Amino acid sequence: MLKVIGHTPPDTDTVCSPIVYAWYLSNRRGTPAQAFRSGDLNKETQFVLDYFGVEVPDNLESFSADDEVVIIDTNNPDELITGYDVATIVELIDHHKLTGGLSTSSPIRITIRPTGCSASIIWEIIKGEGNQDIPMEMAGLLLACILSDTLKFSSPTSTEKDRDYADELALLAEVDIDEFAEKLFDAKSNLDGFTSEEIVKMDSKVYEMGGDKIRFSVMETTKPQILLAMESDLKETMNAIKSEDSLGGLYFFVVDILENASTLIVTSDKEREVAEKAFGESFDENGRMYLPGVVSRKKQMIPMIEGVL
Ligand SMILES: [Mn+2]
Repeated sequence: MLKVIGHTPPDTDTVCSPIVYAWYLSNRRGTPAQAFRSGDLNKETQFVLDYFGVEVPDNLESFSADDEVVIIDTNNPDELITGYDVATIVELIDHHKLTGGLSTSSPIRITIRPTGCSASIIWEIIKGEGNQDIPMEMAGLLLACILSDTLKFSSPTSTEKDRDYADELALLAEVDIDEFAEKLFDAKSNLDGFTSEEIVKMDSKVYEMGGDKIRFSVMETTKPQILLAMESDLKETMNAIKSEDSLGGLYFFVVDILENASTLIVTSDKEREVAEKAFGESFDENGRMYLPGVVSRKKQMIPMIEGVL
């Protein structure tokens, strides 16, 4: 039984693309496969699974030497559960830049394409093999991944293909894209019950830059005012995380999905200086930097900060 899994912490694309691919392998290719998640689901992903009546995948904490695995939505070993180096990776499907660090003992199938999400690649593979008739709920999951990762096509990572595939999948899932996206983003924006530490780490990645570990946290929301109202709490937590993890910087971007803009929150003069150089904007009297059009960590936040560091 192949294990199909994405990155940790999980988001919608990294949970639902493996579900669809495992279904496809089992039901159309005759290769038994099971999808797993690596960590707690966020509220958006939980909403998507509930909406389409799909079971939450089991949580996997580590791989064993007997495991044969398909990795989806990352190629970065730092984002994989432990044991990735003893398990047998048999396939990798991703839409992120190649970071290096994974190795295998024999040739494997690798599909990395510059689409807005992994689900678009899964759909290309399925269509390419002549299997367009997938169940409604599988089409729905792929659609949700596209809308989530591309912020309904507004992210600069979104491509023409993502838009076309979303139209095809919406027909199959019998879902209206605008109505569904609104519900999806409402679920994404619901932060009830989360601590400020969970909020800062929910969609967060650490990179090595200029000899330092730098954390980039992103919160995509239709209600930025909720987060900005708890700013002093968040800043306290950010400082605690920085000293616990010996970080050289922590940049927290509150992305306003509806305005297609973000507000950057940082806690030190050094980060303020770096951000001002990176984005050519200044911080207002509340210590916030408003960044119109900046919504993508991959294409905007990271390269611009990295350029300065
Ligand atoms: Mn993705």
